[in-house]
Amino acid sequence: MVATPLQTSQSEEIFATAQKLMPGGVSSPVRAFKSVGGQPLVIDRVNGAYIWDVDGNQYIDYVGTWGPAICGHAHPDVINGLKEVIDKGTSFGAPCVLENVLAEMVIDAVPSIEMVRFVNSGTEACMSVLRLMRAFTQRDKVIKFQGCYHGHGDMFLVQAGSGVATLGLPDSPGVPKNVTSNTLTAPYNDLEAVKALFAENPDQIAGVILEPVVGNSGFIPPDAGFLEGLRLLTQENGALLAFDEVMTGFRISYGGAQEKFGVTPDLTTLGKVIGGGLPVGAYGGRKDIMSMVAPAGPMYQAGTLSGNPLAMTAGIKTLELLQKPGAYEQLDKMTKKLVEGLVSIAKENGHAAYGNSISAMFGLFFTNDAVHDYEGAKKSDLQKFARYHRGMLEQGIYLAPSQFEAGFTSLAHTDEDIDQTLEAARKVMANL
Ligand code: KE4
Repeated sequence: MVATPLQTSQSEEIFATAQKLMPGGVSSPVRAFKSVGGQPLVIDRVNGAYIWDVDGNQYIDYVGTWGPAICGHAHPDVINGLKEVIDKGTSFGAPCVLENVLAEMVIDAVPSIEMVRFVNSGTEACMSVLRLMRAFTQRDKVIKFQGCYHGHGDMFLVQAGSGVATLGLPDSPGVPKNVTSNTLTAPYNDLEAVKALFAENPDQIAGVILEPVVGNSGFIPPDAGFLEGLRLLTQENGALLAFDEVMTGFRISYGGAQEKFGVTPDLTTLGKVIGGGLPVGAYGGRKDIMSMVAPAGPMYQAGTLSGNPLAMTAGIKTLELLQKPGAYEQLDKMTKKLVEGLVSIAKENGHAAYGNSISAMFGLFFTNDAVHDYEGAKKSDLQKFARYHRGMLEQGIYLAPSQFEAGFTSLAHTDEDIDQTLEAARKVMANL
């Protein structure tokens, strides 16, 4: 449990040094707690549904290292799997049978993927898939949606979500105008806006890329007909459809959001879960498109550590755990109990609240209106969210330090963890 107020002297000391060594003291901006205030915690270890900071405080964790820990942190199957292979070396830089194993699992699971390429991050996967869409169609423009985040590639840093939204970064400095001039944006869930972009840019749009369930504006699911409408619009206009399932892949269901919603894109990006916590990204899709990727075809993309045997092993073990019957039903039931509980506790305490979840992904906004797009997310009470985040932290509950992030549960979370979280919310919401 956590002492209130938090005793975090060790974290403060280490983080003060970190800020002298690394920009903002972190290796990724959202970890700096900028939008929720207060000091980030320096984490000492993780296991199952829990994390411990360097001061010995234990928390129930709903960040799950931003998605990979869907089976719980440091699952023994993953750790033991790594122990079995690590003596063979950490990287080969050459074909390895483990790549075949994970590739077959991904191809068997994800409806759109007939062939796959492994990379080292979701950013790399999204950058590569954009280059591939342009190579295949010989067109330059791409449509993305406000509030969706596809990694930090230059061409995507236009009205992005996640840390860009959290930090209120406009279009990030350092990104040349001629790079983002080919990136068109539309509000999420707005098919008419997409139709208009196709009409204004005939035969120029290579493709549409989106999070099929948005995690980077908080949690925003697709409205009925939205994904189907995009599928039709792209086909009618000779453009490709890419689902960025870096966050939703193997989380919304074993076959991702595309399996859940029954809409098959031409290309898909993956990351997070398929690396089981080690650095892995991937992109894949129709064989005729993927055959353009070097060395099979002319579109270049490469990576020193891609297909790394340790990362492949962690991914294989994680997907094996997710294949267990009932895994996704368990995740969906537990997460619904959490979100419905949080919303009713907020309302009992007089707060406007809107929550939603699918499988092991959820969001809570302090607003009365349902959130269908980034504008809606931004209208929620961000200051109240910051106070909620801090209050929950002091109650031993570790939530994503931004309204523009989704929450994640795992197979390791128990009913008692959910009850304890709701108990904490009762104390926090009463004094928010
Ligand atoms: P990475 O390069 O961070 O592995 O993946 C980029 C990415 C691409 N697409 C989607 C849908 C994503 O959610 C991400 C990364 N997600 C963020 C959290 N929302 C990672 C956390 C961070 O940036 O520190």
